[in-house]
Amino acid sequence: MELHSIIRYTLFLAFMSGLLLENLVGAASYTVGDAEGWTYGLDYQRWAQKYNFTVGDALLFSYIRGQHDVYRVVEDTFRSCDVSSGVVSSYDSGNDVVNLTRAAKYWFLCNVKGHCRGGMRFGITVARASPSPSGGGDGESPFPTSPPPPLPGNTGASVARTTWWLVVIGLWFVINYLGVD
Ligand SMILES: *[C@@H]1O[C@H](CO)[C@@H](O)[C@H](O)[C@H]1NC(C)=O
Ligand SMILES: *[C@@H]1O[C@H](CO)[C@@H](O)[C@H](O)[C@H]1NC(C)=O
Ligand SMILES: [Cu+2]
Repeated sequence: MELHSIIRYTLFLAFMSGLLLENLVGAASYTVGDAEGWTYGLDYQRWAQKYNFTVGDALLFSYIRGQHDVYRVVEDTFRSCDVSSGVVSSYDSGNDVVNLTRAAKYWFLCNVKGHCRGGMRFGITVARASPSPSGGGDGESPFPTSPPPPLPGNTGASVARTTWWLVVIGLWFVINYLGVD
């Protein structure tokens, strides 16, 4: 093999392993309701079923401040829509990020009158971020077998990944446009 092909081949491998890495450790951020955001009239349980959530992912609740709010609650409260008990946390900024930091079930609702019963509530199961999920069992245990890396690590991983891609893309340009023959 001449040098050119060897370098190209190496880059290809780097690219593919980058994709693999991305899939293994990539944390995603989901906008609840997608483009429509957090609003009255959507079926959020149905929205939630479109995705598989993993530890490290985040939910973004986007809405006009004052028109809705976000309560993270326990299951009973989710079912009753009565927030007089069972509230874990609540948000009302209109741009609320909820980090899914544990392998557990998360329940959310909007506490504006009528909205919870009107569909502004959903529950999700957040799975461990393990690269090799062992079978279909969902992580019911409140104690993840391996605690997820703390958030600062997340940021570090994201920076590392960005650098990785920049290097790969940069090399690709060098090979293709400056010609290494
Ligand atoms: C979620 O996970 C299930 C089971 O592993 C899989 O069949 C399904 O395609 C996944 N859905 C998405 C949107 O990734
Ligand atoms: C969620 O994570 C982001 C970074 O990943 C962080 O900036 C933010 O403060 C976290 N939010 C909460 C409520 O912990
Ligand atoms: Cu609402």
